[in-house]
Amino acid sequence: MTTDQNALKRAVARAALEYVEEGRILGVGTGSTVDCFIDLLPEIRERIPACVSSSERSTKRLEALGFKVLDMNDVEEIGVYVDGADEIDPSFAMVKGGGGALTREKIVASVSKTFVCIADASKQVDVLGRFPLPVEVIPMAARAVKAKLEALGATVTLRDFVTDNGNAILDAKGLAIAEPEKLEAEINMWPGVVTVGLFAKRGADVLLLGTTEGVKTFA
Ligand code: ABF
Repeated sequence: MTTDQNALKRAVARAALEYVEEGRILGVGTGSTVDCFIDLLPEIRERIPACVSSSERSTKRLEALGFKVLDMNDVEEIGVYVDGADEIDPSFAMVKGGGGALTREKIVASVSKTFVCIADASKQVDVLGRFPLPVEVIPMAARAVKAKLEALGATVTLRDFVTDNGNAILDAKGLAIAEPEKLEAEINMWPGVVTVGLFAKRGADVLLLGTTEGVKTFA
């Protein structure tokens, strides 16, 4: 990650502070851009009664800064969910999961009113798929799901990683995902798939994009 990219991440993280709603539970994603966002939250601490987190990584960071992190089952509703992405297309569909937190990210996003995506310009693509598509699977199903992804034309690797949920992740390289919602629905149906890293059915509502000309807001 170049210093410039770091600066872009910090800029979009700061821009996201404006979307945090006074007195509402804040949904927090995962990744290096979200880390920048978390590190800025003490500046608006009084606005945030508690958070719901999408990973052990984010939970640790939030608690180290003194924020209360609640179990999602104890929360009525979440106002704003702030999270990064590996790729985002013009329809605000995303590839996510490079950080391995795709399942809990998708769960928290699914109950949040507004999904604010914070990303540097390198994440913006016309067609999803340049970034290897992560698929979280029950470990026993890795081989079977790998074969199905290969049948779609992907080159698939098993990530040397265990998710917060104790599962495995396959990374499928070489897919050109022109119809993300369709592919998301198809892969979701495969036995053993826990989550596919396509956020298309429920994409972002707002995109804060870090560019060399400053932060651009798309909604
Ligand atoms: C997270 O944001 C993951 O889904 C995705 O991999 C990550 C992008 O991370 P970074 O901000 O470090 O580029 O939500």
